[in-house]
Amino acid sequence: MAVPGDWNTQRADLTHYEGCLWYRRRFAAAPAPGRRQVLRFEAVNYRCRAWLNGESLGGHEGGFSPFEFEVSGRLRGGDNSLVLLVDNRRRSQGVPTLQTDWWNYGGITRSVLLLDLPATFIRDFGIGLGAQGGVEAWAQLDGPAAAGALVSLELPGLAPPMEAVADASGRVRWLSPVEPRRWSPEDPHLQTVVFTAQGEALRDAIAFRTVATRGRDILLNGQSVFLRGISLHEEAPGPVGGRPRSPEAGAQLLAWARDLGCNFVRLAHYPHDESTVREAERLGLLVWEEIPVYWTIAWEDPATEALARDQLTAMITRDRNRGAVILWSVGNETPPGEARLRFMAGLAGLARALDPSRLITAALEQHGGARRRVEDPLGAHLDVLGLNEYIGWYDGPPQQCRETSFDCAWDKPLVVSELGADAKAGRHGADGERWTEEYQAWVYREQLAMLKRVPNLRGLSPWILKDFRSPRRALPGIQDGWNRKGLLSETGEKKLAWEVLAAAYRQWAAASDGWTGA
Ligand code: GCB
Repeated sequence: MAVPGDWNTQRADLTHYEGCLWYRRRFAAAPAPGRRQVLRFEAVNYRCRAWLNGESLGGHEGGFSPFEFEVSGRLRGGDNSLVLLVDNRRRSQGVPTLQTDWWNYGGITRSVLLLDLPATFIRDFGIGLGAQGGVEAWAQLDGPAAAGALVSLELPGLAPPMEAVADASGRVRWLSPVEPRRWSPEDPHLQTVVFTAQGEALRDAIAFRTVATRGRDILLNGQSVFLRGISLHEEAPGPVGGRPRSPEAGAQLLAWARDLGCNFVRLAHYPHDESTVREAERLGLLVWEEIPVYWTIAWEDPATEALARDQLTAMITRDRNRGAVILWSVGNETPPGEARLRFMAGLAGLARALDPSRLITAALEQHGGARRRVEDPLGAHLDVLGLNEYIGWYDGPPQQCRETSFDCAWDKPLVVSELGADAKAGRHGADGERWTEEYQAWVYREQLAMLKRVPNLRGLSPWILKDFRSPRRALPGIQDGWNRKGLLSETGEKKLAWEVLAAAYRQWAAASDGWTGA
């Protein structure tokens, strides 16, 4: 079995398999005395238990978050045997739960790393623009020499190494008056930063920018920005689908988003691989990241809530230094109710506490009627209101857009996080014939004309870039196990709606306010 890779697309008899699979990997190691080793899994769907040389390392639940086991002292010089029991059965108390509209790809879907570290090392760091200007940074050391350790931070070309001493908890802080060149979609400049501790250097490339809201505006580096986006699932282009087995497969999706004229991507409905977020940053794409709190989950179960909080924490911990990420989404289409509001407001509060520098959102729902009001009480806890609406597909005919208006209970920016319609690439007919490219293009034309009238609209991420596999989508000859709302087929053929959206994005990108409808 190739790792990284899901099992469903590697063996025909595992296409629909939901259950357990054993993995074993023998490998050679040469751990040096005094060093520490950590096994890091970027993602295993959905649950797993691990053993090294017959000794239990522990387990993990949650299919899209990284986790680690320290293996110092357990890793042998010479041959080692790593065993994993992976279980992708859906659970009613899980996150996500039993129902999703995507393929439940099982297995070790992302990279596995064996990290070799000094006894005292930099476990984590944060760096960004300070609220009062300049650069603020911190690093957290781990190990016996953490307290009192000397750590330096350098911003090559901008600031020479700045030394600081760790406090009793191994924490180091810096505040520097330097003003790095700002990252933006138009100028995706990345600044190298180098942290050095115990003679080992940790490098990263940072997108320095500010993001905030003011009334109905989203401000990037103090300027109002309109999010010309698209939603995407993490699925490899091609006739088979599957989780991307290389960063290049993920990068292809983003290259398409750029071709479409996007400055923004919604990475739905779970954190994507870190390489995708980094590639988005390199390309100048703003990012919405989300945890798989999807539809109805077990709102009343404390273990489910702990799991959701764990996934949110893991996402923010992994990507808090990725400046391209401007929005943390705490969930998708969660139906209003008391227990859900407590759960979701708790997640929004946790995201804010972990990362006060970013905007919090969620994809809300709103159905029916000509005058629509976004008033889900969760909106009070969000900085940006996300809204999924399917006028023209699930929710009335496309021409209903002409008489529909939206307003919101709060004076906040609104991002229409989904809209769309299914079309099978190559299927043609009149505008009124469902499942055809013409129908989908018609929905996009009507939707765009309607959305121009929404005064607080500050972005959209239609559903979806590419057709994706979903076992719920069974219509023979049309869906055949694929959700057909892609602007592209699974192999990248453009449907007519692609050009409708691309033309609008070209026009808006040229408008002085980034949005001719404002
Ligand atoms: C939605 C969901 C998305 C589905 C989509 C659809 O509202 O958020 O996950 O795939 O609709 O195609 O029905």
